[in-house]
Amino acid sequence: MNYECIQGDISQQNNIDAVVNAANAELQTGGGVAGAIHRAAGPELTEATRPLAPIEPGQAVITEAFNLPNDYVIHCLGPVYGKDEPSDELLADCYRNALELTEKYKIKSIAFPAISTGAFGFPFEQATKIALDTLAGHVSTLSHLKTIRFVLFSDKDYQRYQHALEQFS
Ligand code: AR6
Repeated sequence: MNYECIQGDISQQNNIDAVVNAANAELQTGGGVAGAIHRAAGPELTEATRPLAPIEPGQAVITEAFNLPNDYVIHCLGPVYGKDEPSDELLADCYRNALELTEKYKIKSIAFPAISTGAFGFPFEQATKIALDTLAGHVSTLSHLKTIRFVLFSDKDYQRYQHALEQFS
């Protein structure tokens, strides 16, 4: 598996088959990642997600990506930290379920934001460890996915993620 870590906007990822949305249960636009993805993808995305909602914490669903430079959006509902329990397992479920969709749709490259670490309040370092452990534990079962890119919004989060990734590999 090729792991990449960049600072940037998840709604502007070229050369990536699928981008992951840190969604809300209704799969509608919102703040942060969900706002950026829905704005860039256009109103067709909002229409496409409507029949798939609501989803539960830990769940992932897939749609086309419309005006985004990608083929698919995988919408994951992360846990609200301290409310949706067990938060660690529900966050791991997001990553696991996203990977399962890559297998089903023959997706070769995926970009993840740091799910649940914004409005949903998950401690950043704890969420990073869960993401990396979960992905590493499952990649060997995948036959299509070749690249996992982590897209961090702030420079501080990018530095922290990059550090965790270096420790990890
Ligand atoms: N690209 C990449 N990362 C981003 C971007 C972006 N454009 N914008 C923010 N981040 P959040 P959550 C970072 O709040 O915690 C929404 O309103 C951000 O700094 O988007 O899962 C939805 O409607 C943070 O590190 O997702 C839901 O109600 C991380 O992405 C709720 O927030 C996740 O922040 C979901 O909360």
